[in-house]
Amino acid sequence: MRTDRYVSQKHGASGSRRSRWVRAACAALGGLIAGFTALCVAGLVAAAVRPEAGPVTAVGGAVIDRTPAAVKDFAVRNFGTDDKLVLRLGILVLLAAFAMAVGCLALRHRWGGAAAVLVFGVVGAVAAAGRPEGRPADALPSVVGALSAAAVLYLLAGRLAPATVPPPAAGQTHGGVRGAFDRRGFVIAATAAAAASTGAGLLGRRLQASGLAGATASRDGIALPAPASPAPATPAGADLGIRGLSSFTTPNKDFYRVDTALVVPRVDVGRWRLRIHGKGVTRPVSLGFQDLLRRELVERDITLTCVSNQVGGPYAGTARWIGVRLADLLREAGVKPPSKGGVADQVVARSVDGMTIGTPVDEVMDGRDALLAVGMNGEPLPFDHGFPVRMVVPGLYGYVSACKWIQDIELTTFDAYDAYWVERDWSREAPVKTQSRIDTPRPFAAPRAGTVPVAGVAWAQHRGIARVEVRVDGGEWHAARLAAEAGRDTWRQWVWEWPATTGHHTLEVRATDRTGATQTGKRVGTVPDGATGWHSVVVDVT
Ligand SMILES: Nc1nc2c(c(=O)[nH]1)N[C@H]1C(S)=C(S)[C@@H](COP(=O)(O)O)O[C@H]1N2
Ligand SMILES: [Mo]
Repeated sequence: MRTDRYVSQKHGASGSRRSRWVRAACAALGGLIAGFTALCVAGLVAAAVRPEAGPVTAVGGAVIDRTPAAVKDFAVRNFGTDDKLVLRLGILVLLAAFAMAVGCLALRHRWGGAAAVLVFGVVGAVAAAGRPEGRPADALPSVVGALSAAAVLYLLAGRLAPATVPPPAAGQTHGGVRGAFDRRGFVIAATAAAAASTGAGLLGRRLQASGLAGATASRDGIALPAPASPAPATPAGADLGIRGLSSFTTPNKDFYRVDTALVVPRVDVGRWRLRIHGKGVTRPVSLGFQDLLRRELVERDITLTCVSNQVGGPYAGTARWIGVRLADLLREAGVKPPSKGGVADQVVARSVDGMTIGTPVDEVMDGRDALLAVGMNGEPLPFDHGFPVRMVVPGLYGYVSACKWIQDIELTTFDAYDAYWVERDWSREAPVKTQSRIDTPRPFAAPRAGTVPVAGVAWAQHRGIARVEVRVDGGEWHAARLAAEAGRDTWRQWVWEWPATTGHHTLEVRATDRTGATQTGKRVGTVPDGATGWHSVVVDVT
């Protein structure tokens, strides 16, 4: 029966066009609701599997893994730590667009629409199970979510099918036709689907939250013993206490965060173990958190910096770390550094989220305070910063030294294995480059003419800072006053009292490390082994 025909004759061309639009809009809405169902149901299943296995998180993770260094650099530069939020929103917007398209497709081909939804499920499933730490079960949230969504889409599309209306009896001008389809039926079905999905989604959130409660409780239950080797007292003058200058110790809440984790791993410390194995290991090690706490704990102030930090950028911070010496553990495992005839030259740390970070064995074992850290500024590591255990190695950028949420240490060679970032255009080895930063005055500040303190921090971890100089408008370099030195592994504050005159001025800073090498003024970008150049700030003295 040609119902369409009949309706258009009955209501005229404009009525038919309107009802076609209403149908298309409802179809798009049906697609959106099916997409929503997919995410809610997947969230519920992910609560049972693990939060990281949710489709958006998994696809986002896969995108991050495939992002070239230059694009990642762009994202970090422009969105900072919000880059993950931007990625998530991007995925959701794309998903919504596809959902509406699939909804419209379902209008013509009910089965085709449902099949298209399943294709998305497969994408999510492959992304989740294919993550470095992925397991087959990680595919479940996407698969079950997609099946539910396909069913919802199929049912809603059914409600949009043109109603079968009997032809009018002779002489009757009004048939039973009001629209091309059963609007009431569609609204009821759509509302029911949306409500059920919301319920599943909320339940999933609840379950995920209570799953995390165990990890939180396990962290709250930790009492860190007093370190056998406390940090050397910070000299009184290590912090100049100047307004606008970064404090010597960075509070945990202000400490920069750089990682690939869309969902911060929450490890229950009771279930945590660390394995040390691989080439040259004669006595493999497996230990739990309490085993670590029973060892000699050392406490050290160490500045951590990220290779993605632009000149003048914020990805540097100093914390008082508590941990055990990794070199001791390696020695007990039978490891010898290559300089002493050892067969492995690379320590590969693996995290619970599948990150791999490669560090030279020689650096770890050369006597520096390379730590398996359990504490940060007087508390167990925050989840964001690697709870329960992370590495910290003075003098190396974080991406080649500071594995968070660590669970495995494998001894191997640089020839045999490329860690995560090395596969993505970054250098195998990356000692920290000498850098200095002007914290105050801020760019485009308008200080009053007279004495203006120009102050900031400078770092050259494990070499130490010997000198910092400032110049104005490309003129003579002036020696800045250095804060008391807390150690070679931390940054050092500096200040220069600038006799500022009215006008537009450019301030520049450079540092010299304790080997006598002065920071180069040559500007290079962060890829592949860290940015160089002098930080400059333009101000308008009034
Ligand atoms: N598991 C894991 N560890 C990681 C990373 C990561 O992405 N995953 N990023 C590294 C990088 S690039 C840096 S700079 C430091 C940053 O540590 P923070 O976030 O505690 O400042 O962690 C390192 N450890
Ligand atoms: Mo980094």
